[in-house]
Amino acid sequence: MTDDSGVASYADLPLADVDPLLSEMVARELTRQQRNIELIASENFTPVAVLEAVGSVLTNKYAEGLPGKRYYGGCDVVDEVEALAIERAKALYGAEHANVQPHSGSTANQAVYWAALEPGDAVLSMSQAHGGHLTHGLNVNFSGRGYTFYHYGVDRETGLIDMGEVRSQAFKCRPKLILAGASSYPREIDFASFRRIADEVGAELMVDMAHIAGLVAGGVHQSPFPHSQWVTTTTHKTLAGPRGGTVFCEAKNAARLDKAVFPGIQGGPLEHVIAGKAVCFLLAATPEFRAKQRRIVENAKALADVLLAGGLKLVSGGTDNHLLLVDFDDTEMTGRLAQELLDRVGITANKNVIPYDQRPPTITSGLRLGTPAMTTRGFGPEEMREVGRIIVETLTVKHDEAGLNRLLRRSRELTAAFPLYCDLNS
Ligand code: DSN
Repeated sequence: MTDDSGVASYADLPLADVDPLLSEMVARELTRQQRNIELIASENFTPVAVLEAVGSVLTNKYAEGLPGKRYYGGCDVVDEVEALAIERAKALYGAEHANVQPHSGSTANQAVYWAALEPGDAVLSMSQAHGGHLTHGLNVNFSGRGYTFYHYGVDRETGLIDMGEVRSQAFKCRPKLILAGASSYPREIDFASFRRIADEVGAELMVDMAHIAGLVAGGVHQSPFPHSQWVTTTTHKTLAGPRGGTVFCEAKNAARLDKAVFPGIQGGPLEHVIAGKAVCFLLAATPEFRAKQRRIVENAKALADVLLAGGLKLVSGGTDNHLLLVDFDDTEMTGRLAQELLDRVGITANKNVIPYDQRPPTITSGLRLGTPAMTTRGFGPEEMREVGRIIVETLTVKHDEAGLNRLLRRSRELTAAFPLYCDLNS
């Protein structure tokens, strides 16, 4: 791979020629995604158009700063790219200001803490043990180490966020910021009530809508925008865009937020990913996307019905959104074993703590299931009901190899009927 001068001449060669080992790994991951039923609630299949934007030459450009105010030359094109992403993001949600540079949901949250708080300030958020995210104040995370987090949870009987508890906690800890949003909460979150409580105690409201950003854009979940001063999201979950984050705020906080992102917590933005976000925001404004969000919720309800009919218990008894949480408390099944058995039959999901879980996080009494990815792939309620039956039977046959093989064949039949990324097979 060198010319006569000894200078590397691999610039124009494809991955398979430059690095066959890595290329083969990517091919295997493509096959895994094509063959398996993907039920991880936070995952999705991003369109080829987004893959193309993220794999573009925009990756080569340094662009610290904001469109029109950069620390590098040659930013004319990426200025246009980023400005387009910002305008589309704002229009999608009716937001006053957007910063599309956060590399992830974690940095999006960090940016808001940096903009809205001083180190040590009090924040009230959902406990991770009840469905919150690690960046919502877990003690081993930067959030829990840098700020003073207090938590609310869900009611033991109903599995629902207890707004009375949120209010009494807010009066007790007098937070500067109240955070609503979760990673494993199967019900609609009442942002209007959160805002009323925040106003009562003189706090600002932040919503981390990472999981439900697509549902909000599609009009099938209450929007946090009229209610919260700060909204963070990832772009790769229900939004089905590239892996990354975005933050929204009121116009009066725009400068504070932008400074928190850069130079506060990040350096150069990933303009190729921002280009992918621009495509994602464009697609999320279409009627097709809205229909898909409705279908995600229908599919989750169809799956819940079959699991309940099959004798499984669900946290809160069902779902309003894209995910459900199977509850194995007081049974011999664990989240870990369920995840392993489902892997065996070609279904990918994740073990997950449930509220008041008595098992450790490495084992758990819960299994989180989500419908965004398979809805993107084309599954409707009929297919989700068959997925539900396969799950129930898998958890029943457990280690019976012949039974698991039969179930694997059924799950492969389902995915074969809904091809994915056909043009990516080389
Ligand atoms: N890890 C994500 C999830 O699975 O919900 C949240 O960041």
